[in-house]
Amino acid sequence: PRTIYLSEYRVPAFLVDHVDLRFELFEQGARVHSTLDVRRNPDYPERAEHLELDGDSLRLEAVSLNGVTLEADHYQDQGDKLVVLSVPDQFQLTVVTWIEPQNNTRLEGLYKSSGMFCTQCEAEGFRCITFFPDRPDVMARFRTRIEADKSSYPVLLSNGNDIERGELADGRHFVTWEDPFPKPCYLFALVAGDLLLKQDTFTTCSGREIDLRIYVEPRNATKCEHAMDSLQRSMRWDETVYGREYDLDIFMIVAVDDFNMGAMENKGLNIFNSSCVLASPETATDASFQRIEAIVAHEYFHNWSGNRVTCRDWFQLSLKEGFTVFRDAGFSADMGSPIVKRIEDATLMRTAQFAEDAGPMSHPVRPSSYMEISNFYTLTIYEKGAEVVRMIHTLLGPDLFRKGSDLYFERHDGQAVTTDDFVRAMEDASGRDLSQFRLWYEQAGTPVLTVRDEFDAEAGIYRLSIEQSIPDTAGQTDKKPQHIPFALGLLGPDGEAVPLRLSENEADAPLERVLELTEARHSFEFHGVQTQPVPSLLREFSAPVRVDYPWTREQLLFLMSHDSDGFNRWDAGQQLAVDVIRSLMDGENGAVDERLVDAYRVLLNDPALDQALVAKMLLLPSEAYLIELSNDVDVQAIHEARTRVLDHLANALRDDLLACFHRNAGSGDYQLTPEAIAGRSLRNTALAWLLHIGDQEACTLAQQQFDVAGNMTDRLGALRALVNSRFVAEREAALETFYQCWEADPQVVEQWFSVQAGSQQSGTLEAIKALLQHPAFDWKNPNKVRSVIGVFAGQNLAQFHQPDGSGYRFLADQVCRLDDSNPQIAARLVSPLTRWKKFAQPYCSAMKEALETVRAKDGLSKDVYEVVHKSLR
Ligand code: BAL
Ligand code: ZN
Repeated sequence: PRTIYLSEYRVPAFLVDHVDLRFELFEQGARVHSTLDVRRNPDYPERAEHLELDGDSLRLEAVSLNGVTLEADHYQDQGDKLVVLSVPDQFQLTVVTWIEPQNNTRLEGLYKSSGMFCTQCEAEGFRCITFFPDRPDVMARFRTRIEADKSSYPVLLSNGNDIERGELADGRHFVTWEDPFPKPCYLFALVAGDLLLKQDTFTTCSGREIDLRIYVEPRNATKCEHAMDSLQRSMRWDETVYGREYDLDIFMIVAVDDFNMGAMENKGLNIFNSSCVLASPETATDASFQRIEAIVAHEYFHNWSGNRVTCRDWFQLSLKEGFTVFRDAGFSADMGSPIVKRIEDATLMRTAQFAEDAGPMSHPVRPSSYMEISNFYTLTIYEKGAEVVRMIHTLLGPDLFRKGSDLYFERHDGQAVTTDDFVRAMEDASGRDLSQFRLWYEQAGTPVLTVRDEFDAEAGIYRLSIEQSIPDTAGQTDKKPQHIPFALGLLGPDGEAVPLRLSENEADAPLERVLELTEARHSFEFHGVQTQPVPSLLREFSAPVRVDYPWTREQLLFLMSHDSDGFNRWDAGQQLAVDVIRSLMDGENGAVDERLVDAYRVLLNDPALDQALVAKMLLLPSEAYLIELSNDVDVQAIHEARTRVLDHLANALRDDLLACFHRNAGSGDYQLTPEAIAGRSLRNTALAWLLHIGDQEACTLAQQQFDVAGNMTDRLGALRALVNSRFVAEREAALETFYQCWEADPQVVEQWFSVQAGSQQSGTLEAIKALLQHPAFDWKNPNKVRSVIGVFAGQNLAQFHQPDGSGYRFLADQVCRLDDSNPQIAARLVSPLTRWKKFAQPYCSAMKEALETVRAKDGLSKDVYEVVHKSLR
């Protein structure tokens, strides 16, 4: 496969002003008539003789130019390109293609899912529909006429407003849609099906009434309310916080079962993976509710950050994704608990994005090359990209940041632009120089801050030295220091905040500062400090960096109970637990530090603490995080040490956990407040810990909860605890009952699969193989594949990393199998194998061997080839 480089970017040779599409949909295929108004781009540096259009898996039926059918010697059908020879400066080109959506298992372009037609065009799916300059900087107005059998496909949707509809012969009908906003073809969408409509309205800040529509399969009629509420809240929030008003008269969401991504922001017609939109308390967990709220908001926010202002090329993907994730994070924080949201985001960064940034697929937020763009919908582009925007927000402050975003939207409305344009708007609005800051977009790798301190009691000076280094990553060495906002506070002996005086006589010194690190080495002196303080570093995870500071357990315990920054209280608990787990692995000390037990006891018993924070603090650092922090990783040793700490805590705190379980029994009505969510989390953590140590009373409680729970969070919490326990008969009975009750609901069955794929019991691999034979498992459905194979290989680390390599061989086989039908999903699934160099023997060699098996497969897709090839280099 060819590598594509940012440095090779050239403006398009031809522009398309208008696209007229006509879709004839049939069971045996679809005919697509596409008429393009094309003209030469005056900005293209030379005169391009021929027009080149992208295509993929298309059967070309006819080409005509200005209404005249072209003879075969006037064009070349090269399969992935249609070249129309010697074209005039301006012309109308009509291309007719035949495609087979019913056989499209890649789920890119137009395909069928549960009897409906739907599309996914980002990044390069439109070329599977018709020949077109498939690049985001070609923006056109689209008109789309859809024709289909009326009884099977009564609902026909596309972008914009429906302007005409009517009857056709043979029981067929048509609807024509027109989108007044120019857009790249990756934002095109089409849906045809027998769908039920849930409708509501939203009145915008200027008084326009928007028709809000959610289309679902009839059986999902009762699962739309949460998405509709989330949409209305998102629309209001974007007006209030960013001054962004919705622009079309209709906003539509369609739920689709088979979908590679979570959802897609097509103009006016968002298409969602069913699991990211459908919810009811009986069928969806708290985590699903929150995920749906965030994704509905994310896709809606794209209407401005992505659609009105889009990307010039795919190297700029983070322009829309990083900014939009930052925006949805702000929304979620405002809707729920800001601390919890920050903890969740930082956890994802520190476990998964840091791992990506240190692995073979490491790339900058703005990559400079790729083979297959689908492989770059990554945590780096999305989450690190959002952290980069967040740092700009921190450096500028909320008011200047808002000025910057206003300027960005105003300056670039209707354009396809770059991350550099975004940063420039922030600079121009604020007057700040962000030239060094731009390195965040160019350099990959996670910066490490080595922090050391000393206290000069006599002079009353606390000195902090901070050294910054950025590790070498795939293809990048010798990196320059980056511009890092580093938030900190100092705690005095009683936990009080110490004023941060950077000079001796500074009056009204703040209690928290954001230090701006720009050099490889800095030292700071804080004056007027009476006693040795405890530093609270990188508050709220103010930058996506690792901090290396020689914490003592006393300092961490102190921060856990005294830091005014909730995030750092949580983090101190995490670092303490990490230290305790690691000391067991080192064999330094055979016993678990009782101070950890005491700290957890306080958390469990102090009702004055923020219970949402406590619920997070009680969760031990995950195996994934512990792996991320280590080199030469022995997964089983990590698993055993963590399990020993968990055993010890659960045994020592049995009564406190039981009390916590009963205290958080909850009331009848399902509420989605931070308090109610925290209550359910605490209750289910307590249950899981007690079942982990085989507590008989807890087993009975779990069975009761499983039977009577009024919501899926509690029912699944009980099921998961039973599945991970020693109570075999109870576990099997609960799994059986659960399936019988919910077998007709695909989203619930996915959760049932996930619980089993995540089981800590030995022999899980055999159980997984059996699940692949289960009648509800479907290779063509990405959610099913993710819920079984993805959860097993990506989350169930102790079971996946078997020393005999059986987990790796299993994954390699499944990747090869999927590569033929859905390469995008196959390429994502292979990821757990890619970090083989980080692991100790025998894991390391066995992982490499499994990757080599995948590499040897005949006809390997470009998607999987890129990941495997880069991993084995
Ligand atoms: N644009 C792809 C799906 C999303 O990030 O919203
Ligand atoms: Zn997005």
